Amino acid sequence: MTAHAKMRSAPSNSRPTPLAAHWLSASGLAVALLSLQSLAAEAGPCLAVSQPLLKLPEIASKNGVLSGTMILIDEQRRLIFRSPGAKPGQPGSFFDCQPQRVRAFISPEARPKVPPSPGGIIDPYPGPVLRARLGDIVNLTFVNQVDANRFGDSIDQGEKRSLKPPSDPAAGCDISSPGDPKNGYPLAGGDTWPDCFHGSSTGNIHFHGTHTNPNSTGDNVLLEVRPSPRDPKTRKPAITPESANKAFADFFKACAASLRGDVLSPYPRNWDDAPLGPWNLSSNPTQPNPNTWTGQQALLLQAYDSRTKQNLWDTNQTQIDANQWPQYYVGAYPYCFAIPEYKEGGKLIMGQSPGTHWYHAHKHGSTAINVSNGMTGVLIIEGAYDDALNAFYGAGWTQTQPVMVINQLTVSPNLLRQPSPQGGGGPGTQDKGPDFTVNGRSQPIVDMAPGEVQMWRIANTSGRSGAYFGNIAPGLQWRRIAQDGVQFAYDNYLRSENKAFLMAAGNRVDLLMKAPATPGIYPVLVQHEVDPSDLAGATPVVLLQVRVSGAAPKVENRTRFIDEKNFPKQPAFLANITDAEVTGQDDGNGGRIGTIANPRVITFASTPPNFPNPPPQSQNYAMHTINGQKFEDGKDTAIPVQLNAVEEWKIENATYGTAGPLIAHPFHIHINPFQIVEIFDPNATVRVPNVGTQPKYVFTTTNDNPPYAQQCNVNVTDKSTWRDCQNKPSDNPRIWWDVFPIPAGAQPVLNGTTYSIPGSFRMRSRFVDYAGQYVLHCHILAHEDRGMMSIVQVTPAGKKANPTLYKHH
Ligand SMILES: [Cu+2]
Repeated sequence: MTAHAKMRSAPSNSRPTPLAAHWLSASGLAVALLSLQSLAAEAGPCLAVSQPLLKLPEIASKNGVLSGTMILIDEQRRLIFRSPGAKPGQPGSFFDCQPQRVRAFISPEARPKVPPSPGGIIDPYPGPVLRARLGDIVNLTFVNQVDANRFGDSIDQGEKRSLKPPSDPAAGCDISSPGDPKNGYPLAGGDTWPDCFHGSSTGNIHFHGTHTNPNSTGDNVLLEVRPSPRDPKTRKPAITPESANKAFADFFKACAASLRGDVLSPYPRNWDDAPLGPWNLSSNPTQPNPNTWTGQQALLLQAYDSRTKQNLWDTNQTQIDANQWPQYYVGAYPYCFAIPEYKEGGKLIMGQSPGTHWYHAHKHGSTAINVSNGMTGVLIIEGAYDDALNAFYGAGWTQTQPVMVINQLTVSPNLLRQPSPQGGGGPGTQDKGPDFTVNGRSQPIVDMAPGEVQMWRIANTSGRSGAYFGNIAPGLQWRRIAQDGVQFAYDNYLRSENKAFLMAAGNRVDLLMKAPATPGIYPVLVQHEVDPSDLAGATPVVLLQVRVSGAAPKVENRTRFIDEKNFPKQPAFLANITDAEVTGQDDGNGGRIGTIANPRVITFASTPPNFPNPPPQSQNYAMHTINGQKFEDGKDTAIPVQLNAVEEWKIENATYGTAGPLIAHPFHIHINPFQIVEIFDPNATVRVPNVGTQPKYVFTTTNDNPPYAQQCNVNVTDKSTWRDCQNKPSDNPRIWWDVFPIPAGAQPVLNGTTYSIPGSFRMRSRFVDYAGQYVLHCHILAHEDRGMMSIVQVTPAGKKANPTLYKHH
């Protein structure tokens, strides 16, 4: 095998020539790429870096409905691999390309189509851009046509679980070393069912950033859709986009009508609701009705169970009996929900924020592999925000601006690679994952006119690494205009000029980027970051390249950052969450539900192998927990919240750098964004004038004053001092987030005693408009898959919470 990452010649014209990425040296012998699924495939040349940024296929809403088909397929795409053990941007490393079978979202309706590369090769690209507007209804047909058999022994073991003895801790888990199980995943890593990688051919879609119905056909990530059955002879899937769209047509009409009548309509509530139901026969209620879609699903699930010795139907039956929406499906699923527009005096307390949101695969056990295969895409929700920008920059301007999907594409998460002698992860375990691609391309080119301002809608859809935009590029100027799909107040926009920022896994940024006046190539550099401590050793890598050429824009405003007068106004529901709001509302029973004085504490923790965890979960291997629990059957204790409560939470990170790496787990919660009111990073440093860099927190056993005014004293025996003493209350508008990294903890040793001081932030959120069961989790998706996820259960006042009946498969 030889490496073929040679640079091709740059586009031949008089324009400036893209960078030669000299650190991607093509010299040297290729090392065996042990992590690859298939060594039989021939290594091939990579698509040259410096391709134009790929224009993504798009589905746009029409007449208030975002309608389309999302097919989950598997196909060979040419992925880029860095040599095992090499770090992002490491000098002397090189990459190679090889066709790999990946799972991907495609849509037959999306335009323009992605042209194949020379030789008919498919290079990777994300799912279609979904473009909707506030007030629209989403009607998406999801069809799962993955061929589970294509993923062999190593990737999708779920259906084979019953073939193994129940005592086998690996039963049902993905296997990286079938011939020698003791030396591969999951045994060497110590993972056990169900908190291991598994079930990668099961699909669903999470609409990340949406404020909508988390139940039934809404943003429901507890759904699991198995692939369509296939004809035994032709291998053709029985459930097709055509058959699914036909089956859902009446339902989509009924659902849209229901949501137009009541934006908070819970329809469909259960499998009895027509036209999808009723699922059973009135003459014989235990028998599925073969003439309804839910009845057909019951029959498909029963057939599936008898073939695979699974108990999916039993779980559905239990959930149906409890009057809940069941979780398992076969072949297809109809997503229908509102993108709720806030109206003064209307029913909604909050409404959706217009901005750059995204969607991705979210099946517990396979989120990491599916997202890293490329099952991600952008969901743009337009509103008055876009109207204001277009009034300044020109009609339709926002719809012409670049959409950038960052991902770390791979077919094998860390732990599925060859094991290290110590057990657990394979080569490259601590390298923060594969190099970033943008729209499936390495270091693509964005063309800009001299002095032009563009709006870049960037989503970091990586399942692992943050992209730290530090010193982006000399000559370029930028301002952030929205974070996580929520527009900035003017002050924050102004303050962000040319300032460094981190896009953790899951974050989005709308960036106004201004090109220099001088033609040339300006690389945009980022560093891979899972924890701020990584930055010291993280070589900046080229994320993309700005090519400035041609004439300056004719529209003069297109060379300017939008000014205060024209800046999009934030809707009222984005005002700061005040102390008064979290001080406490009446709980209806003579008590208060306020949390300001007593924030709810949610603790994330990664513990290395041999770390004694709180009983009863003593483990001899690494594990990832929330409040000491993994997300698994019988342990999925829901976090209860009353509907429309406004709460303050303290999100802690009890992960320490003592035996493993420091990890700032990116906290993500569905359905409602939040505001940060304090960050406590016990590993932080401060600049002290005339002294230099000092630790911000001085650990003592007393309540002394620290040596310098910039520092805080932390009494390791007094939890009330475990905070940022410099944090001043402020009325400045705060930024809204839906993913925020929790600072890792510190373990100072004082007088021979080790103290564990978790990092933390305090956040406030309005749990408004939508009740139901949804999740919070770490957005390092391998952590989520292995247990770092929890159910949040929002229940209206005076109502009893539904039991959590979620099962793992
Ligand atoms: Cu994590």
